[in-house]
Amino acid sequence: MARSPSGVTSPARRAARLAAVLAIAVPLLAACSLDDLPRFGWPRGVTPQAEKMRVLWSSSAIAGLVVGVLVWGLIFWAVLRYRRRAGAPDLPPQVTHNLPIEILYTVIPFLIISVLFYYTAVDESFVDHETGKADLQVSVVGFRWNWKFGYVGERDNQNRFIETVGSSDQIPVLVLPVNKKILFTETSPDVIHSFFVPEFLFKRDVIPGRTNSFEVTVNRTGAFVGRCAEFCGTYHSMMNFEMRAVSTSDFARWLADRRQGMSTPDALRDIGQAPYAITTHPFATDRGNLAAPAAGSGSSGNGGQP
Ligand SMILES: [Cu+2]
Repeated sequence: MARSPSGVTSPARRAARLAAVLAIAVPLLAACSLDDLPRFGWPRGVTPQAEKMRVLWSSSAIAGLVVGVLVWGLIFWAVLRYRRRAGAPDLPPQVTHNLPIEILYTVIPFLIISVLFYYTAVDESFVDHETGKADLQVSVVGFRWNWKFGYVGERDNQNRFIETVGSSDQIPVLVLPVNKKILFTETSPDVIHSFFVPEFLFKRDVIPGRTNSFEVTVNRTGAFVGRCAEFCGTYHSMMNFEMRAVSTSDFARWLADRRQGMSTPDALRDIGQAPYAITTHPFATDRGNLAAPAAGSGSSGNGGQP
């Protein structure tokens, strides 16, 4: 079965080889565009920056799988091909110092790392790039344990800063326009937090004593949950916010309403949006509520929610 007496590869072996190649190639070829590549758990991004990182992630994971399949294949091939056969001596012929092979397995990983490093560096500078010509600047203050978002340079009719602050009973909704360059500047008055919108496929630390920044363009309307991604104390896990991306005209109207002194929920209502967060909800911060459910009230506790 393995090899015909003449040393020619048997049809069965050729078929097995072809099947192995097809098993790798077909799923890859079936994904005819970059958008169709498997996401391996990553959410669909809503910024060009996210899309760039997603393609890097998908292609690196696929490259890793191809290398993995090759290595596993070689391992199993060696195990089977060079297994001990009946009547064989205890030890096979011993060899050492195969210089070509040693050079090969030094050079190949170096090449792989160079390619990964190159694309990572290119994409990282794309993601970190700030044009200096943002259409909107949003100041982000992460504090224990909530968020404050300010629209830089904007004040209402009573000369107050236009900002949205979260509280223990209201999730802060960060209203943003789509298709505009938005510069975020982040600061913290207490400990390190991290601004994270999963659909940005990106998070950036919010650090006391310094200002971090990044720029993105949101290209899809919708409500997206945002979280603190740096453990910052007791209520870290409850430090959620919502990003509400709306059309540019809706945003202009929302901002005009805010300039007239309207609250964030009222101005959202005015543009036909849900006034409060719909992707997350305030958590009960009263630890007295966290008692276990009484016997017979069902097996699943509700985390102290009313
Ligand atoms: Cu935090």
